Amino acid sequence: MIAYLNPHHALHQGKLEMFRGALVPCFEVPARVDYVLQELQRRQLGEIRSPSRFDVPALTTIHAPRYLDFLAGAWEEWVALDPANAARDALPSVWPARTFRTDVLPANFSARMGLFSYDAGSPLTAGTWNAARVGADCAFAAAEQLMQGARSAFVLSRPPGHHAGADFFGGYCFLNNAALAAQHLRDSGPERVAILDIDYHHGNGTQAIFYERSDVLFTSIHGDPHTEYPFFLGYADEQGAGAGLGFNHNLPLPRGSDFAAWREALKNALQGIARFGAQALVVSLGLDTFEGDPISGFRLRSEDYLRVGEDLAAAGLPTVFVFEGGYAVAEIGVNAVNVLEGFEQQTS
Ligand code: SP5
Ligand code: ZN
Repeated sequence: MIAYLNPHHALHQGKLEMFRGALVPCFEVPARVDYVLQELQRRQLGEIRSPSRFDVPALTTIHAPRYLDFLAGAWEEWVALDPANAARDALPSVWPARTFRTDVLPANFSARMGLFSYDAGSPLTAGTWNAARVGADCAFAAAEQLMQGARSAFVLSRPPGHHAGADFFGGYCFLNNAALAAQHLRDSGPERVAILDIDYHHGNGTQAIFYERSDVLFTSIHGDPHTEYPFFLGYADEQGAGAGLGFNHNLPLPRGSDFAAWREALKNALQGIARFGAQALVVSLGLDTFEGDPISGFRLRSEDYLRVGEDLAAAGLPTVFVFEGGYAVAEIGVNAVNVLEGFEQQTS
């Protein structure tokens, strides 16, 4: 399996995130990708490539131009406010809740930070835009790889993507790599693409992007949002709207769920994907379902990820894997590559 590694991922390096009234060190760190890369190389799973630059329509189909413009210039604006800002990351602290206007673009930078985000846990740093934009290239390259007949490809990039919506960042995510891969597939080949999100956290951004579409099925297995981030989306009764009604499938599980319960949900998810008649699959591959994850609550073990890969391969679809969350940094390489190896062994 070819892996598209984002050579600039470490340009995005948040220092602190807001948690319970304090700024705490970021969980989403560059070492996460380094461990996965090391394990890929150790097990010789396949070629590791850098993506070329893609200027494809999918970027502005998925993300609002005014949001992309904001992200591209945000760091310069932040430093222009005060040169001392160069030493600290930008975090939002004011948001338009219900009854506020979101059609007006305020001149004030802090106001636009809030307009284009939904939490205070996702620092925007000097290299965020470059890292995220090259991450999008990795997603496009992986999609192209499938179009050229590959059975699978892996997007090894950070920051992650599945919490990012058409015009907002949050949950450590800025550009929605899984959505970009799915859209680029749609633009060049398969008429029906499924996204399966197996990160611990509901992929609210991806769901929202495709909620009214019937050509991209979104299915997610995640911690019950009654108690788990992102709280305000991811419930089982969200089934899509308009033309998209019936094309959104949420499978929330209680915090503390083990692999047996999780695998049942996976079976259910894959049955839905088969019924949909998907011609390609994009997997939002979060590894924060691991028992040792510091911010999550499922109990998957390292060996379980081999089974996950096998189950995914049994769906028989060309598959793009997109790296998302997972914060047990020392174990994340083994866990991620177990999924990919399980997939390849089942396939071959
Ligand atoms: C991509 C992804 O997995 N994003 C997850 C974003 C979660 N943000 C909220 C983090 C809450 C941190 N809780 C710390 C608990 C420490 N005991
Ligand atoms: Zn997550």
